Amino acid sequence: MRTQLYIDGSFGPADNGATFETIDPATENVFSEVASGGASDVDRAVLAARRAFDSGIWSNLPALERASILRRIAKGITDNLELLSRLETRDNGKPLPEAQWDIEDAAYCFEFYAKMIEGDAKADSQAIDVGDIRFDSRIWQEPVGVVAAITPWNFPMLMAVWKLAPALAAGCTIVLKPSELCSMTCYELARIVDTAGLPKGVFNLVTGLGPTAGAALTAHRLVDKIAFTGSVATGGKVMQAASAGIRTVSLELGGKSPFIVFDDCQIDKAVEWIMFGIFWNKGEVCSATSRVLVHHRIYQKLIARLKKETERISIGVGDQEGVKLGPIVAKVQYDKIMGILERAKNSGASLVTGGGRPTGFDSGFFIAPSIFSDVPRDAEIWTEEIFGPVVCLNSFETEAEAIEMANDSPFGLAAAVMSDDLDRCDRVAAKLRAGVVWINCSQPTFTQAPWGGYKSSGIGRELGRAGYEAYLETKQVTRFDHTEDWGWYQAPGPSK
Ligand code: TXE
Repeated sequence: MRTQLYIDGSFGPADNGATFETIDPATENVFSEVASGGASDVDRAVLAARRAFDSGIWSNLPALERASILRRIAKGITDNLELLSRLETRDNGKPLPEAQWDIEDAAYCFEFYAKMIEGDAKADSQAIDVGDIRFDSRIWQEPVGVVAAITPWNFPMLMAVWKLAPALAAGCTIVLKPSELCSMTCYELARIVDTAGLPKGVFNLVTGLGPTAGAALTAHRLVDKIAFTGSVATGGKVMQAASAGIRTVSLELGGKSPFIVFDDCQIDKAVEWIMFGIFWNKGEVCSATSRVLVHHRIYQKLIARLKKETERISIGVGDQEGVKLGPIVAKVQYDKIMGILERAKNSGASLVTGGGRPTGFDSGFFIAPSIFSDVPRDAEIWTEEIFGPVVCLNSFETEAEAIEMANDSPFGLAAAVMSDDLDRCDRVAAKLRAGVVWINCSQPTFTQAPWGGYKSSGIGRELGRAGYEAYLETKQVTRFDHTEDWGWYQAPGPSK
């Protein structure tokens, strides 16, 4: 398959004709040839987005009309569910049912924000009491402008849509740069958007490499806001680029999410949520349940149960029936995880199961689901995001100790607590420094609910109303009743 850029309502190659190949992670064969946008393509795309925004062709469209186009995009996604899911599985390696969830969620996300602006269309601007009746002061909310969206490879289409749907709903125009590892579904999304009636220039796609296309996009002075999901290291660069010109950023970065298991919970349920939390999407999840803290009374029992169930996980090519764990997205990520696993074996931690390639797989970037217990708290596997199917366990004795261990991380995206004592769950949830806390579950994510992290896990929130407001500027408009006197000019001054 070959892809093109989508700029100002037209598909075409990169200015210099450059392309790069992507690899099917299950077979290691070349899967697609992707247009590799450079600085001049980014410039064309940003200028198109700028023109479209400044013309008001999209932002001034009545909200109900914007909503109907968003709904058409949602329908286009749903109509192509099978194609998009299979592409996502092929590109990223994830099991097909998980790809289907992503694509369904993406369609729903457009529906959700369409509904939000249909509701808001009836709302007037908001009046504020400024304590002086001569003034009529109001808040108007306006789209932030041209948005640069830079997205990762773990949920290639969904992470793009988490930005596009609310930004379009708000009236912004966009340049999207998906991850070079998985660009295919974003390309298909451009084809869907192209037929949905969005005015040209409102949505632009520049596929390309991070250090070239991504860096050119974040450096472009006509971009008003950068919405980024990816690594902490690149997030820092994005923030630095945005500081020139003082532009707004929202960052959704990594995590090392703790899962606290108290001894009054049902172990089987805890095991199921831990497994889902770390092996779903191959552990390539920013909120993955990667650090499990277990009360010492049930620690050994839980490890034994977790080992048994983990060894039953069906590993394979994502579109094979019943597969629960596909290959790692790409060689670069596979090599990173294999390096971490090798160092982990000498870190003092105990390897419970996995720890390398699963037997029977000669090709493809497959890694066995892996468990380490008694992990030293300064070990790389305990402190660093792995972004793979690797879970670390430790035990604790008291609630206070569990909370201290959970919060002892530079990250703060998500956390989970399991206990049949709901008062305890709430007490612990209140003390966890994380943007999302799950009680008696792990990972369920709702379009309606805000998503984002504390500490190094990011800035701002996606999804829910917060995810929409992230694409709005707040303007104060204050009108003076000019039949009244202000009195400053006429005020009697000191006599000469
Ligand atoms: O991320 P990058 P990578 C974490 C995860 C993973 C690690 C590395 O731990 O192992 O990051 O993954 C674009 N200017 N997460 O290298 O580099 C890049 O092209 C502007 C967590 O893939 O952050 C891609 O589109 N953009 C995460 C996007 O940034 C640049 C999801 C993300 O890539 C750029 C992914 C630059 N200089 C990885 N350099 C999560 N929070 O879910 C790269 N990019």
